[in-house]
Amino acid sequence: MSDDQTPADSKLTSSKRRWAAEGKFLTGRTSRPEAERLPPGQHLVKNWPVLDLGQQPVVSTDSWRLEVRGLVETPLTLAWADFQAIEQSSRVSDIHCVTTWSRYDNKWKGVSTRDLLDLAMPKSEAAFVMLTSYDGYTTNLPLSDFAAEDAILATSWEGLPLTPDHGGPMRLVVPHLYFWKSAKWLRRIELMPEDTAGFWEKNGYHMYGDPWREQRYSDD
Ligand SMILES: Nc1nc2c(c(=O)[nH]1)N[C@H]1C(S)=C(S)[C@@H](COP(=O)(O)O)O[C@H]1N2
Ligand SMILES: [Mo]
Repeated sequence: MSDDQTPADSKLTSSKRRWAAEGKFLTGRTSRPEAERLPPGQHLVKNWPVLDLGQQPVVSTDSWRLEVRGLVETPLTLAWADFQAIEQSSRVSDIHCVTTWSRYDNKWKGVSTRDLLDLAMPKSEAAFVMLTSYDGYTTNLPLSDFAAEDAILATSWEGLPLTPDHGGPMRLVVPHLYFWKSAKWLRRIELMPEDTAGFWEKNGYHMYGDPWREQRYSDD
């Protein structure tokens, strides 16, 4: 290549130069990160749909307890005041539901799963977690995903107490997995040596549930 001269101006190149100067077709978005932000097969919603088994338990903060059991040095049974006394954290994350809706930029407050695990102290054999909720719902995930940096045991959404329909007084949020892993009305966290299927995982859904790999359904 020796010829690096400016090409002869044509109608098209002058138009293209003008578009560049004007920023024509720019959306204000940066295309690659945006494309990676919405997982395949998902569409954005602005509202926040409610999805559950249809039995929303009424859990008052007076009767609420959170149990941490299984492969931990210190089994915990926390009342609401105990839970509030743990360091409170904030997270902002996107929701990806397997039914194809996603919702961006949800602001959560509560206890980071890491801070809770620091109190319970997982044993070295602990590798998976089973979550059990007040409606009888169960779901499983690896301990390392439960302990992810952006995972939070949320008591607040957008600055307000988490409403009962969305799992109040407390739900898990693990934003890098499909939202069925984010147990509402969470009651018990059990650390296990092996992976065991929860409710949807026994009913055709994926054991792991990575939205970017579209792990919606189990392989068999
Ligand atoms: N306890 C409990 N947690 C649950 C469920 C449920 O039925 N019971 N449904 C799951 C599913 S399938 C989804 S998509 C999300 C929905 O949460 P939302 O109703 O706050 O959108 O909760 C998850 N956590
Ligand atoms: Mo879901």
